[in-house]
Amino acid sequence: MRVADVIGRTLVALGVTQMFGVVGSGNFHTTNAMISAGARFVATRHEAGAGIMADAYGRVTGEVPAVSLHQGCGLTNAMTALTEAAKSGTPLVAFAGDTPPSARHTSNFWIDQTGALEALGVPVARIHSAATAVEDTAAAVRLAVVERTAVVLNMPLDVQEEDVDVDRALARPIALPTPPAPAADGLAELARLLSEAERPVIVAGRGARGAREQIERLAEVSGALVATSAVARGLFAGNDWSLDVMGGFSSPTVADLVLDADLVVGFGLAFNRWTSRNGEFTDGTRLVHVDIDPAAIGKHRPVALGIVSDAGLAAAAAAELVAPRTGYRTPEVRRLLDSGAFWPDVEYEDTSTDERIDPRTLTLALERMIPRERVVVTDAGNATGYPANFLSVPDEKGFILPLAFQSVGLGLGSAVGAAIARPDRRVVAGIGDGGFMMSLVELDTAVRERVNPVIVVYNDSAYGAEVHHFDGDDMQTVRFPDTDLAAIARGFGCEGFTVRTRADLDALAELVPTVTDRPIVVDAKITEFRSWVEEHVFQGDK
Ligand SMILES: Cc1ncc(C[n+]2csc(CCOP(=O)(O)OP(=O)(O)O)c2C)c(N)n1
Ligand SMILES: [Mg+2]
Repeated sequence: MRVADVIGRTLVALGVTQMFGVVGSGNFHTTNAMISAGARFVATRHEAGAGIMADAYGRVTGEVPAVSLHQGCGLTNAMTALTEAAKSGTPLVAFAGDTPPSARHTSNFWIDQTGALEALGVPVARIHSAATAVEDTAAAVRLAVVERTAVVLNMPLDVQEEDVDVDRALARPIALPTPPAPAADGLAELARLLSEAERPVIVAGRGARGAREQIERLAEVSGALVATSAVARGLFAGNDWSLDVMGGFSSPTVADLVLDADLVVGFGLAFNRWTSRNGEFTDGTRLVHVDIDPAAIGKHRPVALGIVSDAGLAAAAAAELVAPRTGYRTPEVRRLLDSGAFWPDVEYEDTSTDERIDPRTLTLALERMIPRERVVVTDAGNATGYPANFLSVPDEKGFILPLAFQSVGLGLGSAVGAAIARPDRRVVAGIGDGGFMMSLVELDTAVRERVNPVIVVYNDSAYGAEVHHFDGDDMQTVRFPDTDLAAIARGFGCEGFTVRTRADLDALAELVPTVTDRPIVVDAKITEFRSWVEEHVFQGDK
């Protein structure tokens, strides 16, 4: 069997069964080998779309998807998405043709792929030889899973063509390390801190997925309020004592509660500048940090106590050591949480006109018209906070915030990837017109895949984030003429709908349930003002 085919078969044997990509000469055979072994292939229109669809698919399923890439330019087209996946900790394997050094002077496709990826912080694996093709492929999958990252598997074109003895082309299951259990002294100290704290908050990140029950139990006995990092939003959906997100997306009341905490215990998160709101939420508060990765502990903020452990194991064990107490779960906090603590209840002055809709009014209407079993997707920009703050999510697999690289333009592809991954849920993406224009080619993919995400474009005909950031300067580089995005969407075969008024929102609410086999693109002509998130979160950081 050809090495190219062995790689594909091995990936499928290891459970990699969903791929996204753009096929050329250097990834043709491996892609087809995967398809014949039972994998699903989605042909995207640009490698950027393939990369981010795979990232979204991985986020909402927990599976390891693949990205199929042509050598050189196919890979470079996917680089922003691969960097996002690597930074956000999404396990995926991108396999790419690789021009061998012997052809470096003759092939236009040649680049130093390994060097380029190393510069991005995307780990590289390689098919070294025909004899090691199976092990090399398995090593790539293992690296993605164990290190929780995107990995690029370089497949040199000359090695791909070699033959392998078919009997050797059998992948053995990947043995994963057992998650670390907490040491007794660290646990005892955590229990002591929780028993002494009057206002503890427990915050969980993506590393705490699967540990909801254990963390909720620990929070209950210790009287802690629970919150998530932005990317783990939904992990405690439905919990009566949940603060939703701790960080830049926190509502003013939630922010006050976090600021008043006297102990913050983090499970499987980074305590980065977003979760800590540039340090405001953490500096001066005692922090405990639980993570399976020793290098993650205290990386962004100094912590009083670090525990290397699986989140669920540590939470379950600590819950046994804490005597039940009221802590932060007081009647006063109960009243606060019940009386308009969260974004949808925060009062605002509706700026809607006869021509334009207030983005908050628009988003609150979406909250009512999209079924609760949904996946909410955002993009980067002035509008980020509207879907992130005003749309509820059913669980942690119902939210995608593709902002680890802070790139504009990853929302639409994420929405398509999520819709392919979760046909049982309605996907709703809230993105800017800038992000939409950067990525709209993937509407074609969504139409071919017959998926029905609701793509809501907060259309201010501008790079609004820049407009409001550089308020007062010459804005000709960041403003655009109004464009009929609904017409563009119809050209792709989508449903296109323009919203200007509240009456349009009523019509949209009637339309949404009737569209089952194609995306709806909502061109929402919004009123223009600096958003809360822009004002408070993205300080000086474009
Ligand atoms: C790939 C990339 N290019 C440029 C930027 C800088 N940038 C940040 S927000 C933004 C504007 C985005 O405009 P739009 O999608 O319309 O959202 P809005 O801010 O108008 O809500 C730009 C250009 C970026 N973050 N990423
Ligand atoms: Mg805009």
